[in-house]
Amino acid sequence: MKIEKNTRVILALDVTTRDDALRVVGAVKDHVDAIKINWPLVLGAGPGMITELSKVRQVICDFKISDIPNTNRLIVEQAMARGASAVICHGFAGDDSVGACVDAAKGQVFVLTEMSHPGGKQFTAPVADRLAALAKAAGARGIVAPATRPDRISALRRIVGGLEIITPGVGAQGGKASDALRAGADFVIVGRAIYEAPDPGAAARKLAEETASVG
Ligand code: OMP
Repeated sequence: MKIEKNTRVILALDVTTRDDALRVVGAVKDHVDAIKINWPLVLGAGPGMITELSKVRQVICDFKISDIPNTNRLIVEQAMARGASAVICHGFAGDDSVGACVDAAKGQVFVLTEMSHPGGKQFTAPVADRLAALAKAAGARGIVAPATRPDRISALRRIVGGLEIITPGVGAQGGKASDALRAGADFVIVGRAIYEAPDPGAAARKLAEETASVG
């Protein structure tokens, strides 16, 4: 299911307890369009968080799935059965591994291309264009591209056409939400700049105002 574009902000909820998760989500839910959860929350508070949070906003399970096709399928089936709307997988495991995710998630897959951190330049950047092309050919819903390098978002947009682009690296990693959206991203993914802020609700609202200014 498409995420409705209201604020164009996806919360990266990298906290490790249910109490913190519910506190942050309670404060920011009106300013975010979806919630992305990753291993810290699932390992810290249990996979039931997927189901609980899916009642508030669509949940993207960012498990960076990168195994053989059969294992990928098993992981995706578990995530979707618990209420995930989409999953994130790595592309480097190859088209059969990505294809298994796409089949199991009925297309609701984002494929990671170039990673946003400095080390992302080392191995992912040189093959990111191919990973984006693989995502498109595999029938994925979209890609993950780096807000820390808006020029790369633009280049990857040219490859994936109308696929959705979600982009992490805003705030704590130095990227700017408006730059990422102007470069062609559909949604920004923001974690620490929201959940570590003294007032997460105000921080999320400020980001939503910035994205609204892009139009
Ligand atoms: P903050 O840096 O705290 O805003 O968090 C960014 C979130 O995006 C984290 O959950 C990361 O795991 C995730 N992420 C990246 O930071 N860089 C990437 O290249 C890919 C992801 C991702 O797949 O979401």
